[in-house]
Amino acid sequence: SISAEAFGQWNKKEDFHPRIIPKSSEQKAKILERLSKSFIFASLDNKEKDIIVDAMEEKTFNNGIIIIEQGQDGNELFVVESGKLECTKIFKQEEGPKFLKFYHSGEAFGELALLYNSPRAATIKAVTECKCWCLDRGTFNHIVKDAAMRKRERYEKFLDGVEVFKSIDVYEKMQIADALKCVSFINEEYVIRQGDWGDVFYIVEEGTALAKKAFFTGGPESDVKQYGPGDYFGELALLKGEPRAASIIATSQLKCVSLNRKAFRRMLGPLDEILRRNATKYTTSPN
Ligand code: 1OR
Repeated sequence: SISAEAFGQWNKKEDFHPRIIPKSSEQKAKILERLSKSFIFASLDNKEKDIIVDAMEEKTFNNGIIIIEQGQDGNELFVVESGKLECTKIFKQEEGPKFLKFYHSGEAFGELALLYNSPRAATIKAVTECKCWCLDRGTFNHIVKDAAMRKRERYEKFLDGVEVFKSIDVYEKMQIADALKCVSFINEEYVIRQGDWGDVFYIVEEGTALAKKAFFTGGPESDVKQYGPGDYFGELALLKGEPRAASIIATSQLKCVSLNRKAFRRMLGPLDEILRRNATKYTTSPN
């Protein structure tokens, strides 16, 4: 029931004694900046971010130190302040570790063990001297975990059905889920205006929309494309750094998820080629 749930929430908050590690205001500002780049913290409000900042502990690792070892238990999440780290994973014992990716400043790792109470899924090693901010499981559970899990569960199925994300692995899809924001429009509302500078990419979750384009300034607008659930738009301005090439207008109540330029850029690695290939279709078939 609602009251039991409310009591549960209240009870949880009562039990929680946030870890506070004293820091200079300079250090706090630095951590806040790092948090703003990391998707898993994206939907936190300022008060929640301050709690995270207080709980963070600075640790330095020498080149060659293994910070996380695949298969071990883990109780911390790390945000890179400086240096470079290497992530590897053993898929088959007989094949040895495979390189997955490097981590640089502003990126977070070690979230999976905390989100899913699972052993470490990969190994992370410092390949230069590194400074990291470490967040304890208790603070993570109380401030980040519930919201992040809800978001991941909510968008997992939806993202699976989005054609453009087909070739992206689950791990990256879940990071996209962390970064998504929900936006709604009423029928006939403009989502995008041709000629504006925009920095948001949209995927339709529910409803329909229409792209209209004027082929010369002040000229008449023609309908050029229709959108339904799973379709995306707004990527061209982000790929090309140009003004919006068409207007997008809701043709029903419209619900979209959006990624801002920063998140889009970070995701561009895996998506870039697909989006660019698809973008050539606009010029080869202008309806
Ligand atoms: P963790 O707590 O399991 C190891 O500790 C960390 O490596 C993990 O959290 C992630 O932060 C990070 N699969 C699993 N873990 C990964 C991956 C990954 N990449 C980074 N980590 N994949 C790589 C996708 C580019 C999927 C491989 C199939």
